[in-house]
Amino acid sequence: MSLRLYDLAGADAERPFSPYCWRIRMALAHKQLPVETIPWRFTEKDAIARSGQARVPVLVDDDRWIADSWEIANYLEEAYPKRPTLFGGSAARALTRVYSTLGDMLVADIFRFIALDVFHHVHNKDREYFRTSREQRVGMTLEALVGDRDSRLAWFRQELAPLRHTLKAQHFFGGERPLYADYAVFGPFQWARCTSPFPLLAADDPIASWRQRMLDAFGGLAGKSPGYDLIPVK
Ligand SMILES: N[C@@H](CCC(=O)N[C@@H](CS)C(=O)NCC(=O)O)C(=O)O
Repeated sequence: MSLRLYDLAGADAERPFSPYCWRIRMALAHKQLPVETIPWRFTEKDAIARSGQARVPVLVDDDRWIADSWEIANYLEEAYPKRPTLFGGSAARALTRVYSTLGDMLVADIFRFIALDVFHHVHNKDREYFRTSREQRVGMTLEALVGDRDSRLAWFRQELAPLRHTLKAQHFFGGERPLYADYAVFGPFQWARCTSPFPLLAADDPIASWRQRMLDAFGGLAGKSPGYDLIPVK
């Protein structure tokens, strides 16, 4: 076993920020699997061509190339069944898909708050590509996209009600301990923390307390990674 992870890096190679790659960093830590991370920039498509697509995360296990965070999580579960389970069983694995999809939707929602901040962290050689591809996707400039973010914050927080109610009743989506469902949702919040000082969550939000528990997990794997200070949580 020799695991390598192509992980998005920006101007600072020591500041990984991809929401999807963070899911896998956490999943690998959960499985107690050592990994070599390879900083990758948006325009370095050749480096991951063997995965048959153009996005990270890409995991290479000896000579197997696996892309897409959900596919990688499933691969890890199947290839390393003796390590701690990421899902907690086959029914739980099926249900975890909902959290993965929900996390994907959070990426789109959060982008509307932090797009310009992300742009400022992107490597110089990626900037034109990032701006052009994202502006085409959203149909406006990054500046226009985030221009009214303050007025949209209450709506965003309200949309998180199902997560909030769950986390009022239990420490993690996985119950007493985090599972892949937690990593799938945490990735987008860690992306925001790594790239933007914008306060997505109120300090007294149970989601903020959960985020802090996630930052502290695995000896502070995510919390020690460079990012902006979040509102202190009791
Ligand atoms: N569905 C994929 C999405 C991966 C993705 O969009 N990754 C971004 C980085 S956060 C990427 O590599 N984008 C390449 C590009 O925009 O050219 C997953 O879950 O892994």
